[in-house]
Amino acid sequence: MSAPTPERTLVLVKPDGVARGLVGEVITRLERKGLRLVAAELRTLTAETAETHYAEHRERPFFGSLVEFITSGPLMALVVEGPRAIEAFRALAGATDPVKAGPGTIRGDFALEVQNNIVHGSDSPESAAREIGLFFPDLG
Ligand code: IDP
Repeated sequence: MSAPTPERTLVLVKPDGVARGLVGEVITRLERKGLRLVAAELRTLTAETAETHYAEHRERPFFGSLVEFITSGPLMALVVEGPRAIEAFRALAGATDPVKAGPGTIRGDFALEVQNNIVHGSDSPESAAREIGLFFPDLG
């Protein structure tokens, strides 16, 4: 059997997760799953980078609040690799609304509010390529 094709995804431990000391917890969970860290950087986003990252939500009523939240302090940006990494990390993260996210998922275990939901994970190969390019242009 041939080895599965590795895939990359962008994971963010959002400012709420960093402030609550959950960076290690998130990394532990994704590493235990078998995903591998390719890049990591603690940084505070500018409004411009945040607006580009969340451009698909520009017309949503929560957009301004989301940009304010995601720029409110340092976040941990990670590039993570593994077979079906995009789907695998989104399963670890759980549903967008932490109250609906199952127990055992990151959002299900650690959050209550839809905006402040600890982590981001790219939702498609196209988004992953765009987001990795935005955060880590050198990775190409
Ligand atoms: P995802 O992060 O699970 O992919 P998206 O629908 O792409 O979910 O939303 C991006 C982010 O925007 C969410 O993770 C959350 O932080 C925020 N968000 C989504 N829906 C709402 C909402 O109804 N109110 C406030 N914030 C929201």
